[in-house]
Amino acid sequence: MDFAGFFEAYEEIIRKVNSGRLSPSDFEGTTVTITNPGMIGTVQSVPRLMAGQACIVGVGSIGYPAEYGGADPQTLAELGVGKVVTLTSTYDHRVIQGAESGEFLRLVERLLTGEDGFYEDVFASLGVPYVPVHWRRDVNPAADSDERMQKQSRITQLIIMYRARGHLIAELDPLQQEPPAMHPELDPATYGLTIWDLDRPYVAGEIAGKRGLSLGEVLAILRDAYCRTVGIESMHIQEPDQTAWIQKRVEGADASMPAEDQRQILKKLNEAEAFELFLHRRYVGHKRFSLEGAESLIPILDSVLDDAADAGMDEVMVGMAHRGRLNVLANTIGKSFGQIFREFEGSIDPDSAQGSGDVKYHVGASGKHTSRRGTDIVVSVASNPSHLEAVDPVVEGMARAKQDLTERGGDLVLPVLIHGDAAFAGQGVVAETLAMSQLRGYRTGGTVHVIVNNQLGFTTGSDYGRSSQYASDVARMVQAPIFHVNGDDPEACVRVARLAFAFRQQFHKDVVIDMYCYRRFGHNEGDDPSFTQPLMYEAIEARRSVRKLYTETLVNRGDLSVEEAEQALEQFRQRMQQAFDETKDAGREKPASVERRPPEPAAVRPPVETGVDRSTLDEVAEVATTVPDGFTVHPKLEKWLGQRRAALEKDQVDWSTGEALAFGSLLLQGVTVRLAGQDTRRGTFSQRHSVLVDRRNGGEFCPLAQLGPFNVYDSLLSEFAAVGFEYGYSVANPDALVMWEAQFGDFINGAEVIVDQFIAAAEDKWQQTSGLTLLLPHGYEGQGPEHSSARLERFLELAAEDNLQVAVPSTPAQYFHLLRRQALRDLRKPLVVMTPKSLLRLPAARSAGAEFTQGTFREILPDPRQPHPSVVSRVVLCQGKLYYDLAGRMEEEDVRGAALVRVEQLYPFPAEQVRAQLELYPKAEVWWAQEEPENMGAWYYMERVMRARLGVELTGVSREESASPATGSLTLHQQEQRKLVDRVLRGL
Ligand SMILES: Cc1ncc(C[n+]2csc(CCOP(=O)(O)OP(=O)(O)O)c2C)c(N)n1
Repeated sequence: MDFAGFFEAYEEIIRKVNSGRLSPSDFEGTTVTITNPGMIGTVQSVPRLMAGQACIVGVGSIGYPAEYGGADPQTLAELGVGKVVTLTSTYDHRVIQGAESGEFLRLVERLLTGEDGFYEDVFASLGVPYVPVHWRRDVNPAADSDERMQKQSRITQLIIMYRARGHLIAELDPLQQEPPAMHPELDPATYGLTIWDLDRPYVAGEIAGKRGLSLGEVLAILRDAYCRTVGIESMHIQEPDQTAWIQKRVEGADASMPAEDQRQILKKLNEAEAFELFLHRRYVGHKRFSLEGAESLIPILDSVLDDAADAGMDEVMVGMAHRGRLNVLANTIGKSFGQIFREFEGSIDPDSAQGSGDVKYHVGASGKHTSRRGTDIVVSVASNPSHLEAVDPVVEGMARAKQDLTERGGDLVLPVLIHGDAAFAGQGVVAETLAMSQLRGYRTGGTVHVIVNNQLGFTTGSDYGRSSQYASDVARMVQAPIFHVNGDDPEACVRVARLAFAFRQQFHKDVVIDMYCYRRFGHNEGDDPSFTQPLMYEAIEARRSVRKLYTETLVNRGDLSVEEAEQALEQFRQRMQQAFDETKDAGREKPASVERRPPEPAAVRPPVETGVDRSTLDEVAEVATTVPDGFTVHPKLEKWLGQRRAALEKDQVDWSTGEALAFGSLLLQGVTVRLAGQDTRRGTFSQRHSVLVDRRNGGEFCPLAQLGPFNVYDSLLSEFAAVGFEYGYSVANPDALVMWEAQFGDFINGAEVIVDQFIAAAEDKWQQTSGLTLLLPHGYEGQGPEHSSARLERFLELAAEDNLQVAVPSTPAQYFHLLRRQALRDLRKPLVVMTPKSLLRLPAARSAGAEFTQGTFREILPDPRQPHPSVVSRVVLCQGKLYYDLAGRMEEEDVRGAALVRVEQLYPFPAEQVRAQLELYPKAEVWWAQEEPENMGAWYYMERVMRARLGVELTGVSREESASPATGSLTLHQQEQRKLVDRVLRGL
């Protein structure tokens, strides 16, 4: 087909039809225009809007929905050159009737009814992506009323499908990698609807608050709402008010944006791009994980922060990974260029010269955002490790702690989590964090999630990276609405950001913005992405920045004058210049010396008096064992409460009573106590019963909560997110006693990322302190490989530079003092406690009332039998349950030659106290006894530390080395335990 001839003839026709109202000069710069007489308005506006670009508008679109090229200039402008949607194989009688005869009619006829593939050929020849929509010819236009009714219901179905699946044909990918395709459930033909139906009114219901709109108008509204540069998933939400809320705001919404908002978006894009270009030029090849290709993140954050500030919120708590982090710190938090620059130079900040530090794209910061209305809000970005998404639960914990602390109540701290698409889809902690979002112990009133969806994870594309359609699919499980948006349409991004924030405020739920974008460079700036994604990177290279595209769109739409565009460009240049100026001389400064002195061994700190008046203890015991009138306690627990009440009196305080006394006395001192874990309210071993349940009506009563803020929660069945959350909480509320309890200590391995990268290392890396306490049931009782060991060895391996406290208290009173010390000491250090299981009920492991009224936690406990040095040939250092096994057998068999010294705190190591004990028995050998296999427990640590700190060569007694922590056979366990005790008592 000779297209050139066709176009010429066609333009001629257009001019004729417009009767001279259209001057040929209006077409200047326009490569191609195909249109028809019904679109005079469009024809006039197209050249203005699309100057300099190829403009293709579908023929046969008279009165059709705007996306088919209806007379809607803005729509056409948005369509741009990228994509054209038109109709083929249609027969539009109105064109024929309304138009003139002759050449024009013949061409129109050919176009409209013409050969299938006509438009495909046209657009293919022009290299313009194109979506054909085929309409079925209506055989019987004079359908009877029955059929009309059926059609109404099919239209209703079509409407539902647009709401549910419209996002599938939305224009989300700025790179347009997949050829656009119509989805059958969105194709009117699937529902037997024809072109003849477009003008018929839809009478079955209301849409966009209007009744009786034609199908054409209905489709136009739905396509505008769901299929343009925003695709919305909300139909998985089972709450009708929430879906209706979204529909009300997007269907028939005016997408135009006030000029001042457009200027603000442009300003933020200027800042975002200028920052990256500055770093790119100044630091060629340096890793910065640039935001280029995803700059619309900055206007999104700007919008959310503005809205949060204007809503009177206290703070926005941001969690994010590497990508764009420096840009966010500079342009959202307001971190100075100078500071960022110094970090690039590798200089050490003299004010924070402690610790080993971290790479520049991990360190947190805090700043202030001032909204355009002039309201201030604090914004913090949490420090995070490389381990992607690990910071999510931490940020939630921080936000919750701050919410709990604010006297104004409500969820006035907004968590914002920024994710990569690959990480969001792949990391399980994302699901765990979402799963906790509505739970009473964890909820934060809704998090705004932004996925910076650059469609790659390092080198891995989505076909290898996920099984789900979208990176965001995991969020559907909590019925969060998901707004997919094309990052190259910054106005749409901001509209969506506003909607997301408003939804969170309204429904106090999580909400997701999935911003499709691209990554201009490799994973980092030194990486060549074309090895693995050559085609994608060809497209990226050809793509102009979102700032440039947006400026042009504004100019083309007439929203920005050429002078204003130049001013914006000038702003952009100034921003770059400012960055260069601020950092001009800094590069000449020599980086500070980075030599680190070897650390001193961590010392045991001076004791803290943690005893409590007897009257206070009695008060706590009374409150802890009293229920309100009319409350029916379970009969077994009634007995238990009675025993607990008498425990102090009888000097028979068991473990959980000792714990209750610690909690209660702290509450009376005004300390907030927070304890969370799996089945923690009752206690895995049915030992705690911190919340009683009315036998008759299921009502709950928490006795200790009568004394103060005692927040005890059964957690979701998670370790990673659950520990992360408590860690974050403890950072943000340093005055509270924050505890996480494992079901069995063994399961802490599920939270190893939080232990390694936050609990152990955060102070060293980021000077971020935490007083989190981990309660980890540990002990060899024959319960098998995963119910025996909290992996004490791992914590001891992590212990360095005074980063942790690791304790194995062996009596209720010791536990009491340890918890109180943790809450009352000025210092905040994580505390890892190996807690007991069988000792919870062991009569020998009870404490007398007087042990609670005085004293402090004792890092070591000497042998209470005080054996005479002359008979002691062996000092056996040991701990926890093994002590009771050894002491019991020594008692039974009247063994006197060994002194049992319990090491209750392993780190910081109480070297001087151990030395003092050993000095009591100068002639004795020094042994270490442990239940754990040789390659586990504290043995390697003790051997090293005793040699290094005290010059003592230890003899170790343990189970044989083993790949698995414990045997699964009770009989074998008992044999092993007996052998272990025999070896200690009788010599090896
Ligand atoms: C848990 C974890 N596994 C692997 C890595 C190594 N890694 C760093 S970035 C990255 C790709 C992340 O892709 P995406 O989440 O899409 O974010 P993007 O870098 O594209 O912004 C990988 C695999 C990591 N940091 N953390």
